[in-house]
Amino acid sequence: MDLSSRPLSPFVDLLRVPPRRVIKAPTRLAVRLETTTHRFHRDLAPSRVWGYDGHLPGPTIEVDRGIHVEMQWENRLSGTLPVVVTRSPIHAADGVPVQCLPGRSGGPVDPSAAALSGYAVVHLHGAVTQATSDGWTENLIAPGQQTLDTYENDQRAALLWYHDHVMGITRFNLFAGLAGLWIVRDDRERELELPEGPPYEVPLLLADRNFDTQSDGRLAGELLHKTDPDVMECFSPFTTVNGVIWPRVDVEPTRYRFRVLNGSNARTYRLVLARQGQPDQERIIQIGSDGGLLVAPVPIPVQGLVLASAERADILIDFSDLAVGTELTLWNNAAAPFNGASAGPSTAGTADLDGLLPYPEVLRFRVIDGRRGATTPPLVLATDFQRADRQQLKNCPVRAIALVEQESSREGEPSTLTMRELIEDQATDEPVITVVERGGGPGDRTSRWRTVATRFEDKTNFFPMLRNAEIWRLINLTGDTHPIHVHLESFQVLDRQPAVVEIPDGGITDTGTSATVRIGEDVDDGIPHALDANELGLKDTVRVNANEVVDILVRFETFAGRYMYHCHILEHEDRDMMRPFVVMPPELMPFM
Ligand SMILES: [Cu+2]
Repeated sequence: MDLSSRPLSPFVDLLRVPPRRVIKAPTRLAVRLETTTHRFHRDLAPSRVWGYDGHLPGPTIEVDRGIHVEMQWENRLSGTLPVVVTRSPIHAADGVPVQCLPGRSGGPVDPSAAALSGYAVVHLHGAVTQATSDGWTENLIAPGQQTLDTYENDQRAALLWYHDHVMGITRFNLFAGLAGLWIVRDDRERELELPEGPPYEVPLLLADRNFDTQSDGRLAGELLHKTDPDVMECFSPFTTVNGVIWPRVDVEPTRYRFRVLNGSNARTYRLVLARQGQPDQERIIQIGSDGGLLVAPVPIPVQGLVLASAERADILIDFSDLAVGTELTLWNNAAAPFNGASAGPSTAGTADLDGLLPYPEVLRFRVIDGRRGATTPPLVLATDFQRADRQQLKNCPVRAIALVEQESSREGEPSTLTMRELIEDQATDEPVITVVERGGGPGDRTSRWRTVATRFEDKTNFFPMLRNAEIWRLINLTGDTHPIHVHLESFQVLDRQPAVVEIPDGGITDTGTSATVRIGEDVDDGIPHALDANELGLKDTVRVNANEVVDILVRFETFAGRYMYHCHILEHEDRDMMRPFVVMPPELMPFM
């Protein structure tokens, strides 16, 4: 398989930036969901897409903290889903993994997906908003209908994003183009004199896409969502940035601020910046993550900047020492499916077919004439945030959730993934997950956890009390990384620990889960089970790698009501890695 020639030339199109809607006063804004055409690459025919206000990505909403915005989402989608949905074998007869290669590879078209007519739900990811405006996954807006959502924006400055969230088909609606950025700004950021708006602040929405092939084998413009009978995730060959495949960004020799979001369905990126074939990462510092500013700037991890679906990074890159004409390339070197395993940054730029990464290109920077020089970035960033002290959380309620993959009993059907809610039950004789924690003192602590919910429609169990901190423990029983997203408010990631997981034969049933999880025991799996410095701020999406237990500190301060938490691999979310929770004011608790 010759991968050296690309079906599309890299770095020929200039990066585009979505149109901005800058909001300075309380406003009602109408945004239409529309069927439109979009050109992903100079040499590709225009694609039919679904976009917000006819743009892909949608317009970037920029709003100051505390400014109330009402969004009138008008569904004007017409026609059926502008995506060909197929299921192809993961490997061709010669062993080549065709799932990640351009074009259809002969899989049958899914007639049910072809008939989808544009039911939509809009969710503002990362927004602290009332439950009725959070985009409940089952509250559909049909074409011709509209909804009015209110967003207070009374939260730390951060990069949020709005995107579709329809029960069961989020993966198709996002793939068709329904995503856009939303930036909240505040005084603290302005005190720091960080770049704001063009030209020195640039949003970068990364998303992998595939396209159908014509009868002569050439790429057509039509979007293609391709999965495998055994592998449910869609990993596409072409990385788009703001809707352009492998764009070039012309930068002046100064410091830029990039607001990076991984908006892919399933692919995790590990971004490595290289110059003349060598990693050149020291010029990057990270100042923020999902929930806004970090306490202090940090270098990105030596391995590269890892972003799973829905994770964001606020980074500064200093080009001030570079001669005009210098080129730097941003590569992805994360294998798919991603499990957290590391790879040296020197592998950047090489294809990895076994890792479903045929083309590692992301984008290229080219230094052009312009403003030269860069001010020193601030040493202190957020002043409103302190890391929690684990010792002081001893009396915090703990909820446990197991991430579980269950093989289908039907041939050719992908597995089902579920988030299994657990309650501690020392006495039960039902199946349990036995959790063994090293005591640090005499002996280990052993606890037994019974499964009380597996599917989205099962009984609601999580009723966190308003303003009450809780620890949610995410236990990964699968072999892959899951980016777990909690709606409503950001959380702190307390720790990420290695775990030895043993699942007996038949241990995973529709309603029960049997396993032993030994937390803190070293696993020889090539996965660095520790928190990176850039995960120590506020997050709303956290990676839970294979052989791992992640504890997060959750506290809902403002709004009560029904919300969701879920895996942000959209193919997992749709099937069926999502669960509700209800935030309750304490005064209502006696009546529940
Ligand atoms: Cu998942």
